[in-house]
Amino acid sequence: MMTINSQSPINSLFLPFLSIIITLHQHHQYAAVTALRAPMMMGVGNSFGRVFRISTWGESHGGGVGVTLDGCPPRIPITYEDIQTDLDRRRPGQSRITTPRNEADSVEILSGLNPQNITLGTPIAMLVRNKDQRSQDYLDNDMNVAYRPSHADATYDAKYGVRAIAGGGRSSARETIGRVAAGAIARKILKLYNNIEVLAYVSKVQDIETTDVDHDTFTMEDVDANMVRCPDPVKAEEMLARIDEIRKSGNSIGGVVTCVARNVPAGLGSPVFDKLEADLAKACLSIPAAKGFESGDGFAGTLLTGKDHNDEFYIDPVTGATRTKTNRSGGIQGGISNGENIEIKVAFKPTSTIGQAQATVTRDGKEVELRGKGRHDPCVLPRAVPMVEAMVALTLVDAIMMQQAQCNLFENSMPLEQQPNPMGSTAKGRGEPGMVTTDVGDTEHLAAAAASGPVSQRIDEE
Ligand SMILES: *[C@@H]1O[C@H](CO)[C@@H](O)[C@H](O)[C@H]1NC(C)=O
Ligand SMILES: CC(=O)N[C@H]1CO[C@H](CO)[C@@H](O)[C@@H]1O
Repeated sequence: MMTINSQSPINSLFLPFLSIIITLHQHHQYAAVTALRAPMMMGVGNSFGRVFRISTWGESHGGGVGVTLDGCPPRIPITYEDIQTDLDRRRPGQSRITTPRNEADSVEILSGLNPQNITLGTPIAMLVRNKDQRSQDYLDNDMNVAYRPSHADATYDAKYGVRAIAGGGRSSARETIGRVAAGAIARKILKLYNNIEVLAYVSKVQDIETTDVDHDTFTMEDVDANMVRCPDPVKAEEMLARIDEIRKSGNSIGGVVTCVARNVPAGLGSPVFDKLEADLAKACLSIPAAKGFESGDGFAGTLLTGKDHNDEFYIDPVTGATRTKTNRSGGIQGGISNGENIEIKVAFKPTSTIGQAQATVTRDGKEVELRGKGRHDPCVLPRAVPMVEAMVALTLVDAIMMQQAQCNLFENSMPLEQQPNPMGSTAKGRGEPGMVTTDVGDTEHLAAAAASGPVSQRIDEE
């Protein structure tokens, strides 16, 4: 029996990257790979993306937090402001309804740019140092031993047997600084690539909901016009009043962030396990306090019939491209983008940390009462907006790069008339207006189409 383990000189060389145990057993030779850690993985669960890949690091009350972004395309101009703008929208202490921890969250870009601030195609490391940390808030009371209810304290302990007590360590929203910094670079790439815009807003706080936002036209300025980040000013006032009320009572509430991505080309996302909406769901559910995800009509769509839910196709009379009249699919069909607005929703639970006494237990198994004394958000929604945008932007850049890698390696050399008519809001198609939408009012075409009757096609599905 031969074992190569962490004691062997060979493995001590490769330990951070690779650990394999090879066993020769009863004349049969087999290799048991007990742990295989590829060099590009910084740690289990801390990396996201395939080609455009981020790894975040840092604890809430440690030296700082940050990100390493690998796979960024070269020759992209990046300014400090590109990144700082998004970090400022995420940072604590920005208004009375966010946690009062006062952090400037000023980013330092350590690598990956040349002196002209152009990306080199090499890893981009970004760091934000922690400044206003008050670990004493944790050490002066029972928090260092009692588990905060519904927080990550108990489960981190169950998993690792040790945890960073102050501030929740990596379960803190502070971890999202790294994603938001990398997301700002993704946002820039999307803009340059196809003028793609990723915009999110608070659509619901508890039961107060807006349905009045035009997804084709609202801007980031509309969203940031109030501290709730709801572009419907009337509902924003109601939401603000509710959050204030809850804050004063030392409690917390949750809600929903809606995110729209415009000008996304058709064809992104890979069947079957890497459907675009599956990737977006994973991206968004990885945000702290996220508990639900909807794509397009989501759960509400279950109340409709197929006839009412289907998005009928038509030919855009201006561009000739294949479009959909409605967008209940949320821009994704068969797990692949169809060129319409991508529309998703993310549900956030009420912040776990509250200023009221609740029953819990200590690490060594005693029942106690705990009242949270650290600084925290009464409602995470306003600060979740840039986090959702970052995760959606990261997912889209990765999907675009995957699409380039697999499908655009060779140009489609088929004659144009044998290629499918291009799809989407930014595509230039070859199609001619057929059964034209009512807003165009093309009665001649409509009459001609009606006279010819529906096309019958045989269908035989499993
Ligand atoms: C590059 O960015 C740094 C940091 O923001 C800035 O100080 C410097 O002036 C920039 N360089 C150029 C050439 O724009
Ligand atoms: C019903 C709905 O949300 N429709 C939207 C679908 O997306 C297109 C553009 O992609 C919008 O124009 C519609 O408003």
